[in-house]
Amino acid sequence: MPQSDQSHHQQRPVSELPSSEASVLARLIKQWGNELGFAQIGICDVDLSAEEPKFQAWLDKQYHGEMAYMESHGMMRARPAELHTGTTRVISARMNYLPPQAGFATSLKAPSVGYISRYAGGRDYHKMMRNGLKKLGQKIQSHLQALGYAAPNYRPFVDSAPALERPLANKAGLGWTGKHSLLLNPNAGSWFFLGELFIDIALPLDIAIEEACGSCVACIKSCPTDAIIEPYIVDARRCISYLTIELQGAIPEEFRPLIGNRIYGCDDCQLVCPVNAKAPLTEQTDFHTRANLINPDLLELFSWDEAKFLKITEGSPIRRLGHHRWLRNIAIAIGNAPTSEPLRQALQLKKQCKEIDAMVLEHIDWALAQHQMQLEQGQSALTRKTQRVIKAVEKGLVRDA
Ligand code: B12
Ligand code: SF4
Ligand code: SF4
Repeated sequence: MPQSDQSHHQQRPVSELPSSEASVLARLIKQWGNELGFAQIGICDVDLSAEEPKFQAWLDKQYHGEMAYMESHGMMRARPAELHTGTTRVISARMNYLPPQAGFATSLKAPSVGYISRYAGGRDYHKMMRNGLKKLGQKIQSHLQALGYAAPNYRPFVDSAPALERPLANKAGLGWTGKHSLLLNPNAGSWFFLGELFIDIALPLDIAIEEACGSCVACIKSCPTDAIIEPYIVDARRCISYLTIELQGAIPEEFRPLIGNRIYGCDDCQLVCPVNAKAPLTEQTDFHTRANLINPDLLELFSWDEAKFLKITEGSPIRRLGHHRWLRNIAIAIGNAPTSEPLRQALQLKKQCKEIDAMVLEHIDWALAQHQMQLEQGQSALTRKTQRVIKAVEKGLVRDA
């Protein structure tokens, strides 16, 4: 028998790990997680059967819109062991992303500026978090092998995998589901990403945190497009995040005036949430907003050709949008800005540009029509809801870092 096979033979399967060793390992996993930059790690089992009917109801109502990937894997999303065979535990991790000087109110207030969701101003989180989770898996493996156990079967996932990440994180004790449907941590608010390591070791389970929104309904009342149609349920088709990031084609006209200057995602439901008053800033400099995306001037952004767009957004989640949809979103924001000669000229000029397609052209025409209407009926102003969100931020309800 070759040497390697022989040594393999001597290793015990991880299923034989005694619970005392599993408890020690769980503590170490949390410590390693923190060392790798995660704000918190929790552990849950793979039973999401209670979520299945709620998830199915959401799909049945077509709330996922064009996001075909939400239904293409069926109930696998609620069954981690089907996604990665052998999984018995999910190690759920969260990583804070709130950048310093987020300046929410400043950019929402300035209609000539494009508002970019604060999760997206820095480096794309997917790869970064997946690498961190992979390293966590390797540490677990080394630890177990040093104790004479075989390698565990593990796999990291972040966001794009067909898994219900929030219910998992909830079970793992990382937070409760807020009425905006995001995960909220009592000490850290909601400005964090989620990721998981699926694994086959019987680690001790953490305890879920009880829902604590109480009678608050601030997020529901402040959503610019009424996308939170009832507590805990978001109709993605109405959500600005979906409209500006996920939707491929034209943005339905009814939503365009409500989008304001939000050109990539939306943070409003988190901006009015009182739990975010305690939210810490990210420790990851990679998530800091890039200089050219801090209060970016709409005209400047609109002037980028495709090459410039691709260059500037390299390594950023914004790149996935593509140049056409970038222009589509900016055209809407320009259409919502108080009319001015430079804005009207920029729109006219872009119409002549070879790079634009029929979809973008239609949005530019819409923006021009908005400006024409303003010339006839008076200048546009921020919607009442946006004014309220700005006031809430300025009052210090959330940390306007
Ligand atoms: C699809 C998706 C979207 C869609 C749909 C959003 C949605 N609410 O489903 C769109 C494009 C709109 C979106 C927007 C955003 N997203 Co998103 N999105 C996802 C994704 C890929 C899947 C979410 C999902 O499974 N939705 C399906 C529905 C059915 O799930 P659900 O909302 O959790 O539904 C549960 C509740 O409705 C619950 N429920 C039903 N009835 C009741 C009743 C009670 C009492 C309770 C407690 C619960 C409950 O049961 C359902 C099933 O479990 C996840 C990543 C992932 N793989 O999980 C990221 C994710 C949820 N998104 C994230 C983020 C950051 C955002 C944005 C903030 C981005 C932005 N700034 O623009 C916005 C926020 C909008 C919002 N309020 O939700 C983060 C959230 C982190 C956190 N702290 O929770 C995630 C986890 C990505 C990540 N890896 O970090 N997103
Ligand atoms: S992200 Fe914006 S549009 Fe979407 S639910 Fe929250 S407030 Fe509404
Ligand atoms: S704004 Fe209020 S209701 Fe909405 S998630 Fe925060 S605490 Fe819950």
